[in-house]
Amino acid sequence: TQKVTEKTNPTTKALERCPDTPPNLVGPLLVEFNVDRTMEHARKAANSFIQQGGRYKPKECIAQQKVAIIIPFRNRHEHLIHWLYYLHPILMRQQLDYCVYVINQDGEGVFNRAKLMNAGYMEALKEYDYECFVFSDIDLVPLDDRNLYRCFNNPRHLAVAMDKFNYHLPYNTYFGGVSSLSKEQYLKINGFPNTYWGWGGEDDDIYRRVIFRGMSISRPDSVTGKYKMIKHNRDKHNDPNPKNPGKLSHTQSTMDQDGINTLKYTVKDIKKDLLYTFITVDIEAPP
Ligand code: UDH
Ligand code: NGS
Repeated sequence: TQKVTEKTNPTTKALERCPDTPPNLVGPLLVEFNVDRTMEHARKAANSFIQQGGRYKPKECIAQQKVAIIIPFRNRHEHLIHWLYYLHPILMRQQLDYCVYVINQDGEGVFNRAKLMNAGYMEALKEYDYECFVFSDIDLVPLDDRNLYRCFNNPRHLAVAMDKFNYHLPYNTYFGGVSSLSKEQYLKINGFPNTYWGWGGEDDDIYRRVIFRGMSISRPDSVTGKYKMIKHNRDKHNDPNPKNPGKLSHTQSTMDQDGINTLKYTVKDIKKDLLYTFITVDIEAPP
């Protein structure tokens, strides 16, 4: 028979909530895309604490927020490797309870970034009780880990100082690249528009939704909010759509009939890789 010791076991101590400022952040980061990188490098960088599907939560404390990271995607495997390589260690240091969802548009039809993000929101919520959603392009890596991938009192624009815009906003109402909305904020604007096919304007529409619902935009400062973009050519089936800019003058009247309440798509496949959950969706794209 075994003796039961009286010593308190540190692992059974009740966990406390993680602090507002994560203690292990390092600040500015070195980011380089001009190197051969494989998924194996990204797996090593993420260490052994990651769980299947790109899922993580801190073991030292209870995370402040449950965060779904949603990435609109098609045919950018090389970018995905760089993104995972850099982001997992950052998100871990930020002590988030998070999972990475790559929402892959099925087929060769016209791309639709905002509709994919809506589908990602729906699919993530089927898996876990997320309270915060971070929407990120696959080609953007933060240059400072103090740029927290969580939600704030207002919808947050994170990519405020991208290298391609000389570390400035291209214009004041720019809301592209990386943003975060709590579930409540997202529902308040009826999610994102489903009708912006091809390139351009969907981020401006989301900005207008936020303002029309009486919220403002939260942003990090331009040092914390620096980003490096992976250089790439224009993708196929995602040309600038000349119909998109004109739609912006109708956002206020159409937003209640074009959003999460009218979203239609079909899930074709769900694959759990170690570093990400890959969900292929048919979003009924025009040819
Ligand atoms: N995306 C894909 N696949 C595509 C199109 C878009 O995964 O075929 C996703 C991806 O997450 C990307 C995001 O949608 O980061 C935004 O699309 P984008 O990268 O095309 O937008 P961006 O404004 O580039 O960055 C537009 C073309 C710029 C050409 C520049 C030539 N030097
Ligand atoms: C605006 C687009 C946005 C886009 C931004 C930056 O003109 O969707 O440029 O584009 N708005 C419209 O087309 C209405 S970028 O310089 O990254 O190519 O995000």
